[in-house]
Formats: sequence, structure tokens, C-alpha cells
Amino acid sequence: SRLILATRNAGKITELHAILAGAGLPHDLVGADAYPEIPDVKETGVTFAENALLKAHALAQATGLPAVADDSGLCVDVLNGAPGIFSARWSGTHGNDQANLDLLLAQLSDIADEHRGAHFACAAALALPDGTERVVEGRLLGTLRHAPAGSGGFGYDPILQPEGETRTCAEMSAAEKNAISHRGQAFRALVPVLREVLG
Ligand code: ITT
Ligand code: NA
Repeated sequence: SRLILATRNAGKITELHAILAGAGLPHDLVGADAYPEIPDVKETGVTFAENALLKAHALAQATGLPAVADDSGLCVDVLNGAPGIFSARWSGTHGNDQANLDLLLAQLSDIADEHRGAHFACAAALALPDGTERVVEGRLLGTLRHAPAGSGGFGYDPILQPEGETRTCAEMSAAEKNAISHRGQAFRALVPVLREVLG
């Protein structure tokens, strides 16, 4: 049966395919781009969970099919959790990963290594056409490099070095990142619910 991935972020879609297929969900996974006539919902929530639920419900209601959504971002300790839910548009242009990363590095240029703690956060939401919902969160703790390293992943991956790692997320293979990531944790926690709902 079909499960809609309520996102247009190509990096997320690639990871969600691997995470959900890897967890044994051999379903017909399609991104929001398969439904171009459905407008994007405004992300008016103040938490990752609220925004993920908004996106999942919008697609489930409009299509009559189950939908999962991901709202995620980078939370920097010394910035009191920013960019947080504003991670995709930190530089002002939505989805310009390079500009967002460059701006953040510039803002943190004077911050010493011991104060560069940060984490990725992901809320994974499931919504059904009947209004049923479920949301779970995952986190990946780490520190921020002073310069980008690696070409894998997307977004802020080149500057986040997970705890206990010597590499950034962008220097890991996709499978290595998914095994520990905020997104991997959140969506793997959702899998039992998906199995029950999708059969
Ligand atoms: P959708 O709303 O269509 O899903 P979006 O890119 O607007 O796409 P978000 O509002 O959730 O999604 O923003 C997520 C941003 O957080 C993303 O653009 C990245 O900059 C960052 N981010 C999230 N997960 C990440 C990851 O695994 N690695 C690096 N950066 C990540
Ligand atoms: Na968002």
C-alpha cells in the first residue's frame, strides 16, 4: 500500500527510503512531489513535533492516504537552540543549505571548541485520513566544526561531528549516518506503528 512522504527535501527522501526499507517496510513510498496539486502547508508550529504533524495531516487529508512527515533541524547550545525549527531558512532563503551553513559558521567563528555543542533533532509524524496521529522524536548529539568537511548527506552535515566520532556526518556513509541519526532513530521508532497501520 502507498505511504506518502510529506516532504520535498531530496536529502530527507533519500534517507527515509533507506531507513524505512531497511526496517522492512516494502511499501510504495512517494514524496509530496507526486501530488503537485496539493499546496504546501504553512509551518506555523513552534516545535518540530507540531510542524511534522501539520505536514503529515495536510497530505493525509488531501490524498486520503496515510502520510509521514519529518520536521528537523540543528539546535546549537550557545544559540539557545537556534536555528532549530528555522534551520531550513536560517540565511533567509528557504532550502539554501550552503548559505545557511556559511552563515551559522560565521556566527560561531569566535566560539571555542568546548562551547560548540549542538544536536540534530527530528520529529517523525504519521497521520491517517481519519485523523489518527502519532509523533516521535530523535536526537543526534555532537559538536560543531570550524570548517565544513565531507560531501555526503545534506544541510548541516559537513559541520556536525557526532559524539564519539572523529568524522562529520558528511564524511560517513549514508548507512552509517542513518544508523545513529536523529532521523533514523525517530522513523525506526515509528515503524511498528506503520506496520500495524499499513498491514
Ligand atoms: P520539508 O518541510 O518539505 O520536509 P524542509 O527542508 O523545509 O523540507 P525542515 O523545515 O524540517 O524541512 O528543515 C530541515 C532543515 O534542517 C534542513 O533544511 C537542514 O538544513 C536541516 N537538517 C535536518 N536534518 C538534517 C540532517 O540529517 N543533516 C543535516 N541537516 C539537517
Ligand atoms: Na520546519
